[in-house]
Amino acid sequence: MSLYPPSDDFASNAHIDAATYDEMYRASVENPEAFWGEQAHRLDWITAPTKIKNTTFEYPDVSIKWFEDGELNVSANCIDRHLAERGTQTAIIWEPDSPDDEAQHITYQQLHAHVCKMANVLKDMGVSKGDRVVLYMPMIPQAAYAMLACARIGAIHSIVFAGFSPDALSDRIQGSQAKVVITADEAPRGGRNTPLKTNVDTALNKAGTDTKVLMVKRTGGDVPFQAGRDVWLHEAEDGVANSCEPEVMNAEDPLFILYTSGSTGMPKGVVHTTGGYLLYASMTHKFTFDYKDGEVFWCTADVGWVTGHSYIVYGPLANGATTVMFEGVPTYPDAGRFWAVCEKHKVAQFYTAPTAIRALMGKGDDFVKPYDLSSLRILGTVGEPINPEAWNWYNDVVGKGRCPIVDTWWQTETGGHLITPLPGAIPTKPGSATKPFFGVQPLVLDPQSAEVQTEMAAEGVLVMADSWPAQMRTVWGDHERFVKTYFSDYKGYYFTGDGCRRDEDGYYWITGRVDDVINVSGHRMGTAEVESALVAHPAVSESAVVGFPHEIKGQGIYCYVTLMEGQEATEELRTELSNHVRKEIGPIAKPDVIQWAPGLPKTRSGKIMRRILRKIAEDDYGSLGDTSTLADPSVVDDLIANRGG
Ligand code: 6R9
Repeated sequence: MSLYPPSDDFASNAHIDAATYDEMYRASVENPEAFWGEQAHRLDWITAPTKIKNTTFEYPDVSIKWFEDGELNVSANCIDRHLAERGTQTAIIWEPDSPDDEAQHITYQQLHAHVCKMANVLKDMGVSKGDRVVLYMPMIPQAAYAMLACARIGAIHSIVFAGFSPDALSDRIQGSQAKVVITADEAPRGGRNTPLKTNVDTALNKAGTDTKVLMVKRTGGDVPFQAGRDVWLHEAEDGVANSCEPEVMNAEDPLFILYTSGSTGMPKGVVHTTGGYLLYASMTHKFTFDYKDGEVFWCTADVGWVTGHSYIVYGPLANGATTVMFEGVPTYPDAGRFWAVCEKHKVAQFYTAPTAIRALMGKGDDFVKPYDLSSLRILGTVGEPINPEAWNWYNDVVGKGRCPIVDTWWQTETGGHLITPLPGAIPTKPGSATKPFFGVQPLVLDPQSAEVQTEMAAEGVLVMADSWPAQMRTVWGDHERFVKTYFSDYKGYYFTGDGCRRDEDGYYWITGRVDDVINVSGHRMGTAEVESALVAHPAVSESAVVGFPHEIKGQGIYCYVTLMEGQEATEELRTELSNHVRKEIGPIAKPDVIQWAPGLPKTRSGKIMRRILRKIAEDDYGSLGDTSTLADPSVVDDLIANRGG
């Protein structure tokens, strides 16, 4: 396996070289209190913390607190403290969906004014410290203003990805009892407009809450307006003060909720808090991307995902960086858009998902070649394992062999990178997320015996032995679910839900989820969510959903559906079910395959044997394993005979 070390020149100019990494890593795990107490000085505290770490993974008394007597405000850290030195520097470069529209450059001073105004508008709408605000927004600067405005007044934001359906939005509005939803008239993406405001109306009708709506005018399209409930931002901001005192927040006050899929039931509201999250987001942004003052950083994620929270908004802005916010998609108007934007804004760090890399690789090198990519220094990936073919293309065609690739492994729950190369310190291997970040203590356990694998080369499930500052603190409204999901299978550890292999050099290779979560284009999807959407349809009696390898998306969604007695299995019904799932959850959940299944393989106790369904979906019947414990082994032959629909 080839090893890709940084050049000597790169390493000697990097924030962290190999020796520094070793030294800091050792210090961080030998004495976390001293290490993190020292690192905390990176933030601007109103009251500096004296208690640094107070965490236990002991089941069932799990409790996680960092910097618990410290006080600070996130928006002051991301804006106000930079004003003296870099008030006129660009904080956000906004690149609109259409390349024919002009990009915007928003300075830190302007950011301050926008955020303060929106904060004052939210206050006028009755929002105060601790209240929840849902954001359902396009990728426009106002999304970042809204996040920071909430942080400024101590409100807790919960962003719902604008690609989610009104039903999913409604659940999340109810789940957090939001006072206000911030949205826009419409969201242009790839030349098409999503009717955000109309979706909000549908969601609110269903939620039955007395939530108010704050609307940004993005397209100027004709949208419904309900007087007394709805407010246009541009009207509300008229005459509002452009300063707003930041609220004093405890380090452990919640900053945001972000819903994410699990292996069972409804998505859970992951809760992140103020001090530890911000410190960790800013440190990982600086060191993983070797970010230097004045550079332009671009993370292509959407703010609806955790990657957008930590690496478009909070991490970069805490570091006084210039961060790019892109409204569009990689293939509009053509597959050269990413590289056109890199050239146009002289991007130094470019961070995207393997699924995008694979899709662009498939369009051919000619979409990359016309652009001057000499500003690029670092390339990053996130969301799923990257296959060596895509890694090599990224490295050779995009990076011209000069840019270290940082394959960052982390989760919504972890707040920031846990396993990632630091580009000046750690030689990379294509497909490996390499080594832990400071303070992170990964272990590999045997999945059955839960024994810690002490040999360097090992395979098993990935757990963390100790806490890091950006760890999620709880599930919103359901602490028991938090404890049960992450700390009950392997007692004393945080269980990631991922399997992994550690090689003889101590490098970690993530092999994917070991639970019933699938990874579709880098987005998490609980198979249980898709199943419950399917059985909610009157024609369906039972369903089982599994992932299968998909060339572009990484994993696709394969649904086995048993129909109600007397229901005819027609092509129309197949299309209807597919649209039904799309409507219930959102376009990203649209099934790739629906196979009619007169019977599902079950054990005598009635448990669906998903292992077998996965093998059939993977077209891999040679290794079906033992089917003798099935109640009716003949269903398997039927499923194989009718594979693929
Ligand atoms: C940040 C984010 C988390 C799950 C995670 C794992 C997969 C993320 C990865 C990766 C291999 C990487 N994952 N990064 N797998 N290599 N570099 O994606 O959060 O949406 O919560 O997903 O994604 O399976 O457990 P989230």
